Amino acid sequence: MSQEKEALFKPYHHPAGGWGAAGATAKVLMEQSVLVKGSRGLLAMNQPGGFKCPSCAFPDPDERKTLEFCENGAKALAHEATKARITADFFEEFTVTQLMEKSDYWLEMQGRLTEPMRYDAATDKYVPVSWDDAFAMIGRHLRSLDSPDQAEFYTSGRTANETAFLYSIFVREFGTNNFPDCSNMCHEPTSRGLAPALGVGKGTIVMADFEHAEAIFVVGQNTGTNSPRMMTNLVEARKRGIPIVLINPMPERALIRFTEPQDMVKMATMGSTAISNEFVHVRIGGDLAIFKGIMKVLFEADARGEDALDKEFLAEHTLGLEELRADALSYDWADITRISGVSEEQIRKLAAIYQKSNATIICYGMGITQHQKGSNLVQQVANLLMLRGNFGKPGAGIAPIRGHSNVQGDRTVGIDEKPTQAYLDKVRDVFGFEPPREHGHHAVESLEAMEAGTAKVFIGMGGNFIRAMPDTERSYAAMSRLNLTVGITTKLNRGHLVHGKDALILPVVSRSERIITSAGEQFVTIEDAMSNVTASRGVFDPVSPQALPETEIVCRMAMATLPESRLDWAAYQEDYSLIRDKIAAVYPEIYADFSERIKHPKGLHLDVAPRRRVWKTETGKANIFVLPGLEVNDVVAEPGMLRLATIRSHDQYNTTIYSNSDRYRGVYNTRMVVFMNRDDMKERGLANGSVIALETCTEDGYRRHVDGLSVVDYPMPRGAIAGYYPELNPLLPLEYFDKVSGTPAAKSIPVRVVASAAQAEATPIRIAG
Ligand SMILES: Nc1nc2c(c(=O)[nH]1)N[C@H]1C(S)=C(S)[C@@H](COP(=O)(O)OP(=O)(O)OC[C@H]3O[C@@H](n4cnc5c(=O)[nH]c(N)nc54)[C@H](O)[C@@H]3O)O[C@H]1N2
Ligand SMILES: Nc1nc2c(c(=O)[nH]1)N[C@H]1C(S)=C(S)[C@@H](COP(=O)(O)OP(=O)(O)OC[C@H]3O[C@@H](n4cnc5c(=O)[nH]c(N)nc54)[C@H](O)[C@@H]3O)O[C@H]1N2
Ligand SMILES: [Mo]
Repeated sequence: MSQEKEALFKPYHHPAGGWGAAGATAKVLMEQSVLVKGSRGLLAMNQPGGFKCPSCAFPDPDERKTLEFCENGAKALAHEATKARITADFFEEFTVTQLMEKSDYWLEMQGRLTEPMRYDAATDKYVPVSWDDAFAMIGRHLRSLDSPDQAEFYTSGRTANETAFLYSIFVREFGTNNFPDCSNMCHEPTSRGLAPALGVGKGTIVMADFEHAEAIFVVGQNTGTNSPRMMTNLVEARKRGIPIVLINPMPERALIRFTEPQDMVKMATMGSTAISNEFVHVRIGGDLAIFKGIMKVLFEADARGEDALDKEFLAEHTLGLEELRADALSYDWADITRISGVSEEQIRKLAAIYQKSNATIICYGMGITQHQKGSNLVQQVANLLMLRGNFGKPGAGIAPIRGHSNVQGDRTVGIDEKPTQAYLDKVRDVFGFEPPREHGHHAVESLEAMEAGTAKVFIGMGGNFIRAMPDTERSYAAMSRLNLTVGITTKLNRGHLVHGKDALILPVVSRSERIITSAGEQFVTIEDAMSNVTASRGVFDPVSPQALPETEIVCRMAMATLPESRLDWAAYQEDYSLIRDKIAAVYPEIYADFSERIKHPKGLHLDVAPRRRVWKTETGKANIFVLPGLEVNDVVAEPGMLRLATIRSHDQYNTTIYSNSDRYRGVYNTRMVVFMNRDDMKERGLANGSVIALETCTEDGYRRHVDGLSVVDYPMPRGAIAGYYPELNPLLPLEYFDKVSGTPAAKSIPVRVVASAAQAEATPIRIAG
């Protein structure tokens, strides 16, 4: 296996994309033995009548190309369409304890699950179980709880609207709002931060806005790896000559130079486009200071009588401007530059770019959301945009770049631990049962409940909950206390090996596979990061006759758990248009006539009121919320403390590891690395390739420690280091999260370097070039 290949660090100096991306696409199709099938799949991906890419949530372009996929979408598809299969024989061969010894990469490479399995404690193995028995077991456990709040119902963002909607109705009829969700670790600061500010916790741009923008900021988002299809928009914007500002502690390769794999001329001539013309080397957590610096410059210009603010917009549409002005003007440059790590001169340049532009888009990702004050920080992005009226006009707006392909959609259709009373009334009226009114658990709270022993059952609709969560050791221990764990899943992952007393693995038909029921061929729908809802129809045969569509699994769990239910679960499971009719009934403002409108090849766009300068907030205005100070994380006094950002490599999808390499950052065949500034290395007596351990700076009695990490000399700002998620999740304390949204601060873990005790076992990394 590739782990045995030599670990190598060789800085990458070429443009991103191009032949490297084309080659990687072919390689992954070969590796999964699906060259022909995969290529056929790629032709149907993101095309009308086909299925939606299972990778990221970036929308399709307004004008379609013949091929609409990227290298990482191809990887996602190849891994889903793989020839490799896990059958009952596989589980007969290994105990769960033995499987725990295997790497995440190894588990992923074993392929698709094909039949339902149940944990057998006597042999420590998973053994086959019939679907009827599996549902009966779920029903028995859920019905035997003292309270429905003792169960946790997780959703990962690949779940389609129809499934997520029904799942949320089933869980509410059962009687709880415990909906931990992958969004709780991701863009929840967007949902919770923007809703009170703008009236909707979503982005406000559509694809066409990229064509009209006069400036684009990309903050804390690694576009070339995590939403590669957006590179096309950036390339086109750059060709129009508009400024593109990149704010990131890492000079992400694709945002510096990129070759579109679809551009035949550039491919043939080895040409490339320079993307960002302003790279801002921010310290981790330094963005707030930059935003405030820009605002300070704008307010000062305004005081001089310059045309710096959109006064009409501010007067007519916003509340809170004067508090923001007073706050921004109160900081001095010494603090702004110290905390951001960016010079006054460069911040003034950013302000000039921003002031000159009449239509600005700010895109952002996990570099903004995953801090202790992530939600408040997202509001500052909105504030900055409001200052120049960048809402409700072409080419302008806020653009949270979502993660999972349907994470936004799942939230829209009811996966929400804090539902509004109005929504609950609607559910009562449409379905005729009284839903629970108390708020439920988000992801961190659900783990706390497991740890406390108050949670008894965990049902995972997709995802890899405990591997994605902080404090790995504690999370594993908490999960193991449960009475029942259920993984509804395509692939085997760690989350199924860390299990409750009873445990089930339930294999599903994937996004790219056909769903045929007694009512004929069914399709599902997906909402992308710009609120477009489109149909997704699989083109391949289901992985195995024993795998079930996720929607059917939800309906059968409901029937097994709620025998008295008056809902027609048996009908929903066969005919998904009945589900869409109910979605339309619960959300008439955005989903009216859903079944009709979804017939359009481009689907429908859900109304985003701020695009019309309508603010569905409590005040009826766009609210400016001030976040006092310049820090987005607690200040840690320890000298020598480093801020660690846990990030994705180019070859992983969250906890799914495609390979151990990270081409654009020059790392090959290992994931146990720490990117560090040369001066920080020198100060600690470290050389390129030194093996170290990291320890979290906390005083709560837990020792959080990861050993065997090779340091690589990388252009990081001083005091900032980066390494890979999920390997470094043991360092992230469960309590270290944004209190508004519940999102763990995975980008700013305070750590110290300590001597390695694992020198001998660690894979030494060879430094080249
Ligand atoms: N191929 C692929 N695609 C994916 C995923 C995947 O794993 N693989 N995951 C999907 C999911 S669920 C999500 S949420 C998205 C994630 O997509 P991204 O948001 O791009 O995710 P990350 O790689 O976690 O980190 C983003 C960037 O934040 C920067 N950063 C770290 N700290 C700071 C900071 O304090 N300030 C600033 N300005 N930047 C900072 C890092 O250097 C990095 O470039 O991608 C989605 N798409
Ligand atoms: N330290 C640190 N931690 C993080 C992050 C970070 O940046 N740093 N990022 C956070 C973010 S943004 C997110 S979104 C979470 C991700 O958390 P999750 O969404 O829980 O994790 P994934 O790794 O995306 O889940 C992958 C698994 O989903 C299952 N799966 C795949 N496709 C399907 C399907 O079609 N149907 C079903 N039923 N199952 C399927 C497979 O079993 C696969 O192993 O992690 C978070 N954790
Ligand atoms: Mo995410």
